[in-house]
Amino acid sequence: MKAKSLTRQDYLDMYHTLNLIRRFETRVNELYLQGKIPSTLHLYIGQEAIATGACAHLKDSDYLLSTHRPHGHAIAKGVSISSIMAELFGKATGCCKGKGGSMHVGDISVGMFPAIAIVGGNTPIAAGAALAQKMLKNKGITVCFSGDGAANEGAWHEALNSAAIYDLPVIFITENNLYAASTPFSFNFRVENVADRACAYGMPGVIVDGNDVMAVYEVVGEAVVRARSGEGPTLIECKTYRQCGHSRSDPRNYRSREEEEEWLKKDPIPRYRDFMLSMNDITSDDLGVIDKKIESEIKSAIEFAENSPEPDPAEVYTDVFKE
Ligand SMILES: Cc1ncc(C[n+]2csc(CCOP(=O)(O)OP(=O)(O)O)c2C)c(N)n1
Ligand SMILES: [Mg+2]
Repeated sequence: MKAKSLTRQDYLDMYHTLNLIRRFETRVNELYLQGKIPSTLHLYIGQEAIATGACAHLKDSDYLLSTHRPHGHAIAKGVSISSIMAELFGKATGCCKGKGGSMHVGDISVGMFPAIAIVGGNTPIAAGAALAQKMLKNKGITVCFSGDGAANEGAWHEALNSAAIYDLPVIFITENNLYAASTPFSFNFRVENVADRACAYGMPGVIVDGNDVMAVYEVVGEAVVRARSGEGPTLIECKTYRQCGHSRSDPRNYRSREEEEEWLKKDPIPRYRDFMLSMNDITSDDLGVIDKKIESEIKSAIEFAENSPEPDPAEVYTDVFKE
């Protein structure tokens, strides 16, 4: 089995996803500052190429497990942006009926489990989901995104080992953005790469430029083929950088402005745009049409969220406890 080759429309679809995530996050940041979004936010700005390149391989029947930084994963997996926006506003029409907020967005109808904000807590659940897919023999696969910090949680190690010994159809994607909140990667690790740990579990460990959509697309494609054909899990480490603070209350005093500027030069958005324009049959007019569509999608998502009702207090325990 080989990874599928891409059509012109596939490239354009990835441009749409990549830029939809960026615009969504930028607008959400502004709405937060206007006091329209309660709680906090962990924005995905800078890391969009990872969700875009990885999720381009997934079907609705495949599963995705996410983290406290889930908006980009949800958008790339096909969760409606209106329902994500309404969730951030705490409205009844949100994808978790307004009870989850930013850190729990998801929609199982498109294969996205509600995101799990306990660092590393999603990895054993991903292994369990993949075990179910294997037992059901439905050819489904699970992709589990987590940060570099998660790779030092006990649950992460147990999950990777379990996935390896049972040859589970799961792909663990570490988004190494160099910091776990304010703690630098170099402080937290005595190995150079998270992927170096893959050999301890007997699975392939792959390192990729996480700011390059096509590079991510390619390595995830190989892992998808491996998972779907029953050969077991892969650990992929995407080297990246979050362009904003960890959450909305982060003065970023643990890293330098020079370092931030260096990483801005590797911003995935202009890189993919330049790549698209280097293709013979794609013009800036084609991309402009998509940019316009994104603006109107975001506008209607905000209108939907603003005009949606607050949750009914009588519903406070609905879907919270299993009867
Ligand atoms: C088990 C646990 N410990 C601590 C926290 C608080 N916390 C939330 S995000 C975070 C940092 C996570 O870093 P990383 O895994 O690298 O993800 P990133 O924020 O960089 O995307 C911490 C410590 C938590 N949510 N769960
Ligand atoms: Mg991190």
